[in-house]
Amino acid sequence: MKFEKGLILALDVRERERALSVAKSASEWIDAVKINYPLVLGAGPDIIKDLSKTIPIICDFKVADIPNTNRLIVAEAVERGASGVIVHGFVGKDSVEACVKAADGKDIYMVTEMSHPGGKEYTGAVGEELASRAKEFGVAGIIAPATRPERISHLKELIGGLKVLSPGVGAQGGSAVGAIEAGANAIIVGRSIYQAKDPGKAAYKLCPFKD
Ligand code: OMP
Repeated sequence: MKFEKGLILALDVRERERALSVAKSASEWIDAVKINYPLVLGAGPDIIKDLSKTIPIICDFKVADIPNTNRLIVAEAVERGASGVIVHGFVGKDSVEACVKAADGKDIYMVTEMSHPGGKEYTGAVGEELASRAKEFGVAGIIAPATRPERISHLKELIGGLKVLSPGVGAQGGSAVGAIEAGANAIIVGRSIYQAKDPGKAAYKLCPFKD
């Protein structure tokens, strides 16, 4: 996947029509739409197919199971048109490798340290080890917290040129500039865009690389 605008829309709404409308209005300023369980459960899995006709889709299913189950989940996402899938790394190398294999050339992004306050409790302790093994696991990049930009810089040093996608901007308190300056290739933003009166304008304002 390419992140030329540096912005990924986290489309955490539940209704199909609203999802399509927000995605359309922000489309000029985003590289991809990230969808999660709220939308897939609310609108049905074919929303992946519908949205992927106009914009690259990352399925944020935080896949965290045994290799066989992981493989089946990633295959469902990719066969419906996902360009990327987010998975957890703490389940181990075999589980992540099963995702990479099932992705069949599409991108797998692995969560390291999570962005919310509780992310420090457990994922903070394994984030560095996961980042340093990301290349070995075969993932395209990692998810690292915009709420702690110093962690983005540190984790980025460990991943040998892989991509860094950073959630936590806006509603969770992180800043777009802080995350990009720390080395994020793209920020992931949800509420600050889809809850805005004009999601297109909000995406424009947050977009790190407008030209
Ligand atoms: P907002 O806080 O509304 O901007 O949304 C952030 C989005 O990023 C949500 O879809 C979260 O599920 C996701 N996210 C995090 O907030 N923190 C993480 O550590 C990881 C993710 C993620 O994997 O995308």
